[in-house]
Amino acid sequence: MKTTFLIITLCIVGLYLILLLVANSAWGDSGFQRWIQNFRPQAMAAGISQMTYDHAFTTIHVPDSKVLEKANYQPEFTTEIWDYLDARINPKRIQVGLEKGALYAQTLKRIENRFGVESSVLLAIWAMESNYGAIFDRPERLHSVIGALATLAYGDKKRKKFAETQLIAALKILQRGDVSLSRMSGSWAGAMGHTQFIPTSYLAYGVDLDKDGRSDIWDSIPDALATAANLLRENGWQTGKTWGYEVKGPRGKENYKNQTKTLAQWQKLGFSRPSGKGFPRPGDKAVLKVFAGKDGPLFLMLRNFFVLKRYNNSDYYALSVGLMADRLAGFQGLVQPWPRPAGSLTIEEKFELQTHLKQLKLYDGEVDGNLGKGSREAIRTFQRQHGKETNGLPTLDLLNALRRDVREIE
Ligand SMILES: [Ca+2]
Repeated sequence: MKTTFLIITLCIVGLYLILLLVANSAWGDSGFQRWIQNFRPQAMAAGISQMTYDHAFTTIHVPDSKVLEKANYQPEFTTEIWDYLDARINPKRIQVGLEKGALYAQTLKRIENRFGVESSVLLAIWAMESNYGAIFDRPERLHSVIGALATLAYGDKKRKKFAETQLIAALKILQRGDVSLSRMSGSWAGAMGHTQFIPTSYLAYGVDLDKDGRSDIWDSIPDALATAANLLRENGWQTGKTWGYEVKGPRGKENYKNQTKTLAQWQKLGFSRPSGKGFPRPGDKAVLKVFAGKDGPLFLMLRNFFVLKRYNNSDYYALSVGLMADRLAGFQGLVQPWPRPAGSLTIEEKFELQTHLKQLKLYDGEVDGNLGKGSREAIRTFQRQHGKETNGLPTLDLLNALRRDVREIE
């Protein structure tokens, strides 16, 4: 009798615990739930229907903890310009870019004719933003845009206003039927599709190039690339002109950093192209950019460099797009090398390093030359195993140690 009673009691307790778990996952975080209800009037006032609003939040019950984690991520290492560029412009990416260029040649020509933005620039942006769409192969890294923006509006004080504005825009996109709720995924900050548009930019610049009635930057390459071209054109892209020139300069050249002069004035001061070619439009204004001191390459940046910054407000980003576009258009890379510290790795060596970490089963990420969090963590594990200082730094010494270990297992 006693045993039966005990079993029944245990069953009841178990059932209760299961119910509690189900309830928690179904109704989620009560503060967040309240936030969703409290935001409703603001959405209604912006023209969002009850139906759209309810539909948008059907599956969203708890804040997206990964979004908050990424929003608060503080990089442990400051990224040097050459590391930044290596991760984005490397033989693999250039090769894929040329293949995509051939595959979409007709589309790119059409876009170039209509918007006046060169194919190579659009391919470079596509590479920078989504690695030609490869980010969609890792759905676990993507977020529901509604979920991500609601999470930021609810839990990130710094980004509250941004997130609320973007959330309203995202709801408008959903209401318009441009994309299904399940397909509306993006980055932790709400950047969407092949060319990573945040919702307000999508509403402002979205283009339906393939004429199926909606601007589909998620599944239509023509739409995604045309939308990027439209953003550049609307922000003043100058067709047929470069973004900037690599230059060499006179003694004390770095002191002119960030100054604006005409190319003719720069020439007079002793700045010239390494090839010895002149500047085709000497009257154009240019800004001197110095990324790595007097020993690194210098650049005179023209209007189009600053138009690229409208896509992403970063000098590194715009330089990266510019250099990548040049490579895809068949031009050579930089003449002056970056002043990399002794013992640091070239891009080929970075690929090799990741390959070895993978062979030793310390790394399961992509082999892409981009030594991010995963690679650094793997390096640390390796260092720990070998009783070395665990600083996570990718050096030539470390690569040599990895080479030795790999040879042993082979
Ligand atoms: Ca379309």
